[in-house]
Amino acid sequence: MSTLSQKIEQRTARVVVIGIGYVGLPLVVEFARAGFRVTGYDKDPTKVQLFNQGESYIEDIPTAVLGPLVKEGRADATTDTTVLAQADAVIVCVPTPLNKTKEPDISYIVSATEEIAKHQHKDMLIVLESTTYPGTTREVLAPPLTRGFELGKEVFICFSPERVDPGNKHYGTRNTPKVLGGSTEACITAGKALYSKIIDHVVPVSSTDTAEMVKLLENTFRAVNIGLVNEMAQFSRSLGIDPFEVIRAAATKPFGFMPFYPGPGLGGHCIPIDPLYLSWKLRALKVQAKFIDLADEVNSSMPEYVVGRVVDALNDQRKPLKGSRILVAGIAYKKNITDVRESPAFDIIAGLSRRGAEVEYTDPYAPEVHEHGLHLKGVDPSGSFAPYDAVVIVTDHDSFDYPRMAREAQLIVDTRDVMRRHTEERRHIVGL
Ligand code: SAJ
Repeated sequence: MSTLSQKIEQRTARVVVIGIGYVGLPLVVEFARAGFRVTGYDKDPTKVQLFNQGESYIEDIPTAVLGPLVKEGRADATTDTTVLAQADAVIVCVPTPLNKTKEPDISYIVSATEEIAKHQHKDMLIVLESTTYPGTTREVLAPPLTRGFELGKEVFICFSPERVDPGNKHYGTRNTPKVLGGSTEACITAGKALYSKIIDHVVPVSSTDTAEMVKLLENTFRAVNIGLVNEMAQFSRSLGIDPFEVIRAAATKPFGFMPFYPGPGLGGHCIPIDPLYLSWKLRALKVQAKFIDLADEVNSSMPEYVVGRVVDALNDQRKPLKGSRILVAGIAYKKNITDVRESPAFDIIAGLSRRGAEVEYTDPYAPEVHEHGLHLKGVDPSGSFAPYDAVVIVTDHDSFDYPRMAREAQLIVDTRDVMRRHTEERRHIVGL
């Protein structure tokens, strides 16, 4: 057994996680709990400081869990990359956003790789977890790390997609199956030896490219199906059919169907972005991913579609949008979370404002936002809905007082089909 395998089995291997955000922090906690000495590296000094004070900054990791691990010296954090020189295993959990032209930005992966290469020594396992296009591990990560070290003998390289679902109370790190691809058989053996110490079910696949593709299929599946029902919502209106009622009825089929629901657009840092990593790679190979591009086109059109619904609803009350007071209820990208990244609410607010409406928002999870160069302050969620010509429900947080909204609002545009569960009243409520 190689030195690395021995260290993993004896749990004396030093683990370094690069990027201690919503993916990296749970990994640090699980490896520390499994008896490894773990260090989280991050460029963000605030995260590092909070971590070393034992204070969690991620909703799914209680401070009561992180604190003792830090206090007992089993986990720490640093902004100093020289810690990589002591690492036996390095897990890369850095962001993979899109740039301004909606193309993959893998600069964080490149800089993490450079830092690892600077401090590389014999017998290191490096695993990339960041969502990226097929070929990244093989083309971007491996070459700098195999110049002075023989792949599969002196350096072990894997890809393992993250499957963190923030807020999910049922599935966490240990009980969510983990797909793992290795650059060689020995790499996958090393990767499996490590991950099996913190995860019940490791799913080996034949290559890192395959593992990268698995993740993209998972999230493309969602984006395409959401695009399907969003398009259905747009044409159901002209058929005089309620798309939500159709989907609820179809969802009674106990096999061969999985419900997705129309909404105001696609938010978050996964679903709107991951499929575009795949379509970008395919374009480079002169192949067009028709479903992905069409889903992106439909999903991206939803905010403007919602603006159109508001215009029509006000028009039916003989009110122009221009000069109307509009309240957008919810700015987070989905209910009961604080995350506003890529939220369609921003496009809806911009679309309404562009047409001369006076727009405010309210969101108990995001009372103030700084996004896209905007600094918006929400109004108090307990305030009256009566002064507004229309209330647009963009995020259906459970904490909104829907019965009071139904009583007070002059008009409600419900993009999440939530009012149905709180009032029989339909006079002043319109859907998608
Ligand atoms: N959305 C719809 N209709 C739907 C489902 C979602 O419009 O039927 C919208 C949401 O409002 C949101 C966006 O799509 O704006 C994304 O929602 P999501 O439910 O996919 O949640 P995310 O973005 O948090 O996706 C994550 C993903 N997890 C990982 O990548 C590890 C995704 O693979 C999970 O399936 C998803 O969480 C989940 O199931 O919660």
